[in-house]
Amino acid sequence: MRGWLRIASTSRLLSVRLPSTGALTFFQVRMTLASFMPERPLIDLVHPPPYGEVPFKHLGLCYVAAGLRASGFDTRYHDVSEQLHRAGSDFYDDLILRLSQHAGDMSDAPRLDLLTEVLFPEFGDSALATTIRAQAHETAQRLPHARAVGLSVNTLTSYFAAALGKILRNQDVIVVLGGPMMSYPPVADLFLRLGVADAVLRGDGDVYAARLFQSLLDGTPPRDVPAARWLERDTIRLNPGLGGPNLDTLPSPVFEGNVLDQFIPLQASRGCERSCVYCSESGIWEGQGVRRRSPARVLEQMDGLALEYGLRDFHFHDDYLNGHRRWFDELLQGLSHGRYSWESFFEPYALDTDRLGRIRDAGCRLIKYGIQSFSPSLLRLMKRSPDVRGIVDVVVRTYQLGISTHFDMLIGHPGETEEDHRRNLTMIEELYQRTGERLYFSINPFYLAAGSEIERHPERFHTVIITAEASDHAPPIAEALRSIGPYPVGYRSGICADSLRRRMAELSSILRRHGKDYLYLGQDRVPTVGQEPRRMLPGLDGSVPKTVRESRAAGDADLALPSIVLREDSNVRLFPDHDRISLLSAPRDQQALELALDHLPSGSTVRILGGEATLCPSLPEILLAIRQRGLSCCLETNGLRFSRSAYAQALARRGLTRATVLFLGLDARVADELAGMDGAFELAIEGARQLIAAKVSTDIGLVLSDRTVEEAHRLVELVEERLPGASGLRVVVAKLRGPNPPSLPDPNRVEEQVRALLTRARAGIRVVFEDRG
Ligand code: B12
Ligand code: SF4
Repeated sequence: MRGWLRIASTSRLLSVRLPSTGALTFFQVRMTLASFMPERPLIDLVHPPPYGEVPFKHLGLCYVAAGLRASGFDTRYHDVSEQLHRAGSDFYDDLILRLSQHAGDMSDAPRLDLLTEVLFPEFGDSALATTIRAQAHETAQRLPHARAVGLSVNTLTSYFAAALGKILRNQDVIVVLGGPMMSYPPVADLFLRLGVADAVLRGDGDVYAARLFQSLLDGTPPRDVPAARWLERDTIRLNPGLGGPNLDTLPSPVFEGNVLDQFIPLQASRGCERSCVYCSESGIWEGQGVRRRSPARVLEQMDGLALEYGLRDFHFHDDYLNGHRRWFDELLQGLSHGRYSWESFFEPYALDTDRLGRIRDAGCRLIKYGIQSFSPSLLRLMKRSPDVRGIVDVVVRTYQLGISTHFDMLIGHPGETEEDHRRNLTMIEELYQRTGERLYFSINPFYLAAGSEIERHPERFHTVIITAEASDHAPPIAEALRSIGPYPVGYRSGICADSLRRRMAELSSILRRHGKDYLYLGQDRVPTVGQEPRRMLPGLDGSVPKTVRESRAAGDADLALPSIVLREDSNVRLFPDHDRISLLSAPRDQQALELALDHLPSGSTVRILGGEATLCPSLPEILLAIRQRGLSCCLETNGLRFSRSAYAQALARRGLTRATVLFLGLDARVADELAGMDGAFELAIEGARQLIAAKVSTDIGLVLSDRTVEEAHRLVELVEERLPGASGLRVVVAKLRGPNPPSLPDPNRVEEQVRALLTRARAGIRVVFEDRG
């Protein structure tokens, strides 16, 4: 047993609970234990649910992990948010529907009624709170030996983070909270008072998280840790921050534990130089402005990541990418080779056709603009550029250049008039007339954002802030509220909640007309497509291994962390269908592969044959490279590896659209014998089933040899009885290798059997015969 496991249980015995606050007097106790700590203490980092509308990875926690590792810690990452989302048990929809009831007068600080239900169900419970608690308990169970846990908190994830923090602290685990919501004093103080964290860290966590964890593990209050906030002798203590670090000096984010199967998250700058009055940016990051990385470092990182993960699609996590002309042009120049595709937030200013053309040529496939309103006077009030014509033209130009275009609207901002709203409706209609169905927009109700200028100076916007009354709440919440400053629960402005809802509904009818309705805050139901909830963008589906470590243990590391180098011994050959090019030599590395693919005529189908292609660790990368060139792919396989649904689903996501599962015999005994493996026949059947379930068009094939030729006609029965979803039949004459390979079949017998097969196969099913003998 490792040292820290023993310490965890000792600490449990020695800890004392303070009756009023639930906080632990752990400092002295843990100090005596510090000398037993192993050289590299382990920190568990958790990305809390819910997940949300669009696929993403928590880049912030990857940076925190990198900082911790650089300071001598080991880290383990748990993307609980994505795991629950992929498992279909995310509570996002329920949470949004619940919060939506308050659209028009809410703040984005955690709602006290839901927080009470989650933390103190004895004072009132709900199905949503029960789910959050249950998922937090499950997560805690999956961290049985955790000693110290870090959680990231934003407006949505705060409920789960509070629930898990409480459970873990009851098990004497050290809990540190960070992320945007923890930079907002009322919430940070409330959480400390509720005993759900030992300490919180404001702002960037890259550098100071390590010092904070170290201090807590040493059993000392974090008095010397910049930007830390904690409770000591029933008083909230806080240290000033020292400003964010220079981004070029930070260690690269650690992606271990993330399932990187579609895109890589990336950040070129942090913060924002604008100060829109509704936005929390200036308040929660303490007006640090913007910090940019050197474009050369960003490009270097992209090359390294593409090579390491075999992915060429990047998601920028910047507030917006085009804030600084020279800097952005340098970045664009570096991306002008067009090898990568990427998406980012942008501001809709200073983007002429030439610039947008260069952006497109540099691989940009999706731009997300913050527009918020088409009313010049309201934009001025928001402290945004009022050049509405310019903004509309930028959107249209972006679209016309073939870049997918999204924009955000903010509805019911203090001061928004009916005329402003009508203008929004008209301009959006005009935009759809001038563009088309690749245009998306999202609708956000105004809410009082933590740290925004409106929250700090409501009087300037004829707005009144409603703060929590302790006496309205259950005793534990009331007690916490009495010992912190005012806690904003909502606002009143000149626009009543009913008007805001009507305006949103009118905008939503445009979305519906274009088939783009989705669950936004303020929506009263979950829009669906068939049985499935409709999302703003297509989501990720299918089950995947939880962490790289676990997937490695399950033998699937190449999926979660794919290697891109084709091994020389990987016996995967690529050649296009239709015999237009006979054979390309086996590519030795990714570049050779890509070069080969680049030379294929457009519309080619690439067939991947074996050996057994699924043994090639680079198969996911090959599929992706094929898909990215708009080519289609057909894979031939013995089907065994596909018997795991996760594998079939993952390759389908990577672009596998057609497969042939080749059987060596139709009698299980013969097939197993020829494959040299007991059970191979049944596994191949299961593999074919899983491929079909993953919506891969799957042919069932038989390799004809002297031992199997007589039974070829039974392929029809196999498909009808056991694989009714198969798309076609394939009979292949090929030499088999192995210790006692069967001989090639008599050509006359082959002809007879193929004829019989054609007669018996039902109409509409494809039958292909191939002689590779
Ligand atoms: C990219 C982005 C997204 C992406 C990716 C989200 C993500 N969580 O990574 C997408 C588009 C998916 C998204 C969605 C949403 N977003 Co967003 N998003 C951003 C944006 C622009 C950058 C986030 C980012 O990656 N930053 C870079 C990384 C390095 O920073 P970071 O995540 O903040 O982490 C650092 C610190 O916070 C800290 N830290 C973080 N976690 C922890 C944990 C510990 C233990 C410690 C010690 C430190 C620490 O250290 C990290 C490294 O320095 C920010 C704006 C901003 N400037 O932060 C908004 C922002 C985070 N988003 C916000 C919101 C509201 C949302 C949504 C709720 C919107 C919606 N209506 O659905 C959803 C929530 C989705 C979810 N389930 O979490 C708000 C959060 C406000 C708040 N007070 O909570 C922000 C701040 C924007 C804003 N100003 O309003 N978002
Ligand atoms: S809304 Fe966008 S541009 Fe405005 S302050 Fe916030 S992040 Fe910056």
